[in-house]
Amino acid sequence: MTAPTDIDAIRAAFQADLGAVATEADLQTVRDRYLGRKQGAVAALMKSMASAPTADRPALGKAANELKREIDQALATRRQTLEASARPAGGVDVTLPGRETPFGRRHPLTLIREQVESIFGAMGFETLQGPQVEDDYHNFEALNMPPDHPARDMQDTFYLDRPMPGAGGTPSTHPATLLRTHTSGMQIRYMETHQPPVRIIAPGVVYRRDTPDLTHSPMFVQVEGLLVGEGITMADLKGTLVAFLQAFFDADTRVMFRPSFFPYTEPSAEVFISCVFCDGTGCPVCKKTGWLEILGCGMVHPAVFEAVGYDPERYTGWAFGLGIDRVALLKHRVEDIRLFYDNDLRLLEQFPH
Ligand code: 2U9
Repeated sequence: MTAPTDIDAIRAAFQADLGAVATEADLQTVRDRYLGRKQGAVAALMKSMASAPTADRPALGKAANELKREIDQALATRRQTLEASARPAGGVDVTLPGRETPFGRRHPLTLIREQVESIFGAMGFETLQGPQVEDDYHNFEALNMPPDHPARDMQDTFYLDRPMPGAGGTPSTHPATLLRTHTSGMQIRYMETHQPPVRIIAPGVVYRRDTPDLTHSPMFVQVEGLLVGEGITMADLKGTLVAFLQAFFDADTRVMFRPSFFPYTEPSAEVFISCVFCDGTGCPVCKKTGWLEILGCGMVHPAVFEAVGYDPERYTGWAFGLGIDRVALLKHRVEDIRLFYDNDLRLLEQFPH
């Protein structure tokens, strides 16, 4: 149907068309037919005025503008009645899909920490909480790292109460507080106040003065474990850690212990698992070795027991330390540790609630 060009005829035709509108789509068709810029009846009317006698043009123009306003208003009113009738009483369209509530979720590092806590919890280990700001004694001295020990190097540790390197001033000889470089202080405190047997794990963030890169972050998450009692041997350490690693990764995981050194354990070992990606056959993740280094461990040094008042002739024990970030990088094949601290929802939303 083409729209008429005479004002009254247009008005009459518009009223008839508007009366037949039943949907939003109908309404749009009628709008295009009368108010369309190129094909619309009102536009055609305006154009036709060019051939009208000059004296008639102002009146014609005014009438055409009035008609345009009238049509516009009638369309708006009809749109409102259409929208209102689409909504059921009460103004809620129950046919609309529900709006999803954006839930927060646990961080991937938290999920792994909770898994570690659950496996050790089932073996009777208690989980400890403790301060991130530590004193020098609980972070270093009680762990067999005397004042001149290289691990206290200001290159590695964030001290809170003495000037940072290059900041000027004279460092005091006995720095009092620092950001913990490991969670071991919690275990020292626990032993100071509890007698053996001890079965605890100490998870938490720790800090090191590392320049951030793919595998280093100045803040990362650790879990340490400690078991102390009478007659505890390295066989207990091996058995417990193999049970943990096979529960955490896969029942078929093979575990290798290699001699190492830590000031707070003697003997010490670094622990490798058969590569979870190639099952030990060699791939880029394990750098073709078939093994992934996963944690460090050892028998607690007698000097640590002496520091907390335990008799090292009577008690022995073992400890381990595990970097949660490293496990998360391996488990999820994330290539950059910094992604865990960027709070980018594109990464975080990929993990379960
Ligand atoms: C006490 C006595 C001994 C905890 C241990 C390690 C070995 C270890 C690293 C793993 C990766 C640190 O996060 S990491 O960079 N840790 O290799 N940690 S034994 O030994 C203790 C702890 C507490 C009282």
